[in-house]
Amino acid sequence: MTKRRALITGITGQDGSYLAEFLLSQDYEVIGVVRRTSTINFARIQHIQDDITLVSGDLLDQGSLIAILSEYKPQEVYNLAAQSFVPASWKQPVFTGEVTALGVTRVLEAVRTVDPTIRFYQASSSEMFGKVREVPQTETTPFYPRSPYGIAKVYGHWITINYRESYNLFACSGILFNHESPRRGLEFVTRKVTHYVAKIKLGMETQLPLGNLDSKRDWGYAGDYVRAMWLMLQQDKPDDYVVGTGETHAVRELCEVAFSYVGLNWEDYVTQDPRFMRPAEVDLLVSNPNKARHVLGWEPEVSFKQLIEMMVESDLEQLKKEHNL
Ligand code: NAP
Ligand code: F7E
Repeated sequence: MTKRRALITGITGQDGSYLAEFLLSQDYEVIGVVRRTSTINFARIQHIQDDITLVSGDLLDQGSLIAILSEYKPQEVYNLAAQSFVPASWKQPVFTGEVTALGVTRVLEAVRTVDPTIRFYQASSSEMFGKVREVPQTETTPFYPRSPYGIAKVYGHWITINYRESYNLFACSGILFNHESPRRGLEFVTRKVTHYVAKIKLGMETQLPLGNLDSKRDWGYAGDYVRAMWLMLQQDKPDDYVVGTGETHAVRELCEVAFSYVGLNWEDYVTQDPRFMRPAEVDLLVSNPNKARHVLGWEPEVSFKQLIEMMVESDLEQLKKEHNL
């Protein structure tokens, strides 16, 4: 039997690397779209590079997307590519809109023109709920985004639904709450904290400067969340799903768990630095993942504490290796 073929945009990112691993374990042929960079940034996919096919393309370049779909003919497309860092979206709002919003239309247009039977997944975000209208947030909670990133994601979400309704595409949108891992970028708060904790423990840093300690997030493990993406595309009907743990924790709790894992008191090291405050904050996010649980049979397997401890452990190991400790 011929293998199923899936294409991932954003394969070099956190989620792309876990999704590629997961699809390989399901016996898929995996094609990854990578944009041209002057320095190779394949660190997250190095270990599976021989098992996947990497092709050159960009969400800013419509022609490249059409050419890739025409040549590789995937049955499933996972659109994970985005400018995904919220603070950067205030510095580069137009660029963020081009990639994170219009980029979705470019991929959908390529699907529609090359092969409308392709099943499409869009990486939507809990940032769309922003100044939340309801607690917890479900698939029907109204959106109130608070950043150019959140606004771009609202566009991506609705264009996905519109292509489903206009052209009968099998297009799904996963509204994923924050998910983290040892492969998370160093600029996001969980990884920033676990990386600094490891450095402080090893005597390489003395302080951790942070922004808002009061904001609350529904943090889960990225490895669990990529399963939900795949499950959405295996259903009889395309639909949208909220994916999260249903629990919420403040940034200060994250600090408490991470520092206490290495026997330190977070209050001795964390400082508040206005440079990391945002022009408009999302104060509280917490999911109601009942639909994903009942329809997809999806459950998260890693708890908040396990996640943070796994990340501290991984940062300690990595730093020891790098510094021959
Ligand atoms: P990430 O680590 O920042 O990865 C983003 C990926 O997009 C990278 O592979 C990046 O490539 C690629 N990319 C950026 N601009 C591109 C362009 N113009 N053309 C082609 N590729 C481009 O993000 P992530 O955490 O894995 O998240 C995956 C997706 O889920 C994103 O859409 C994000 O917005 C969304 N999301 C994430 C979370 C979360 O908590 N992680 C929650 C909800 C939604 P380079 O390596 O070349 O930069
Ligand atoms: O911030 C606060 C910050 O940057 C979380 C992206 O994957 O998830 C992510 O967006 C919270 C915010 O993630 C620092 O103000 C305090 O309240 O880790 P973050 P995010 O903005 O929630 C959503 C679902 C996505 O879709 C996005 O792509 O932590 N915070 N001090 C800080 N945040 C950072 N980055 N750095 C600090 O020093």
